[in-house]
Amino acid sequence: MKRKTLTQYLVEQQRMEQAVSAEVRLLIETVARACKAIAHAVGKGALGGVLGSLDSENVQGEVQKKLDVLSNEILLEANEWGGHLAAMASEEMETLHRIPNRYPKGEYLLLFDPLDGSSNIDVNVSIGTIFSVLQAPADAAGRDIEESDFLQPGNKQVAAGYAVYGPQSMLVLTVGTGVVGFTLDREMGTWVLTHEDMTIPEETSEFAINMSNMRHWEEPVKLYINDCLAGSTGPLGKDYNMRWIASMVADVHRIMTRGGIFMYPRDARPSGRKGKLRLMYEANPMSFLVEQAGGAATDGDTRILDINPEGLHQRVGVILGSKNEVERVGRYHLED
Ligand code: P6P
Repeated sequence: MKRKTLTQYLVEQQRMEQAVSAEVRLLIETVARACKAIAHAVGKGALGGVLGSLDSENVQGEVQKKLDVLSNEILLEANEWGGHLAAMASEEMETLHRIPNRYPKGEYLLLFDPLDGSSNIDVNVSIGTIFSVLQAPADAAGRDIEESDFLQPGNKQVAAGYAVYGPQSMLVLTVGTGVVGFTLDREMGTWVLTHEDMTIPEETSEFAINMSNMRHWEEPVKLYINDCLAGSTGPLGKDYNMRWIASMVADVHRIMTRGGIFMYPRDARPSGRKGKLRLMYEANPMSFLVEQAGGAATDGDTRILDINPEGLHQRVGVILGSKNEVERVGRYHLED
């Protein structure tokens, strides 16, 4: 049977589930087209002259890779003329990007990490694009969008997704009616529906964490990981495997595909960071996808989607994946 394309899927969602308005359908198709262009640039590697770093830093103080900036520009240019957005925000930009006056404005806000995992670009490891869609406040129609209009909890997201640029390029998406996956047909340049109902197994024996940060973790995380390392002889009664790709999109995609738990915990030191990952355009969209696939996502104590944001580039601790495993880690925090 002929597989559906992204457009066919979105039209059905618009027609049958009323989960998708015409504007959101146009928004997602536009982002998906931009991700195709990013996949093409990433795939060229050294042949495209886009590897390596610029001598600039982003708002996070991280050295920008050429592909970071190129991916950001691709997403901005693709989305600013369509009339579906009120404004955009990106990991690569200090403040919001308003829609130029020469274009019509819509009622949605688009947030993205244009190329997540960019430390992996030059070593040819999977990287990706993460995006989140919010509705602009109703009263914003007659005025300029402000940064505060973006500061909505993740449970207000209308849609979220990621593109992973690996052996296959895939687009994984939710509009609030479950999670679907599309594989890029590189000959036709089409996103083809290949994963109709992505669900995360509730149990897992695979954890993902950067062990070199152990000295900075809060005690409950140390106790949990030590119990995982104890394996079948320890209190968890089973052997665990470990993975860490250091590219959130790739680590989360593995969990969306076969289960697992991903952890980037907040720092226990009072002076330490409240986590490395950003709430608005990494943790929130990934948590929406994970919950829609039957998983769970917390910052150690609080459901990530219920966190009220205080800043556009706010960092947060992230523990997400197989529901029962995330709850297991939560019990260590309760005993703390
Ligand atoms: P570390 C990539 O830089 C990133 O933001 C995420 O994609 C990834 O999960 C994490 O940082 C990796 O961090 O400290 O292990 O390099």
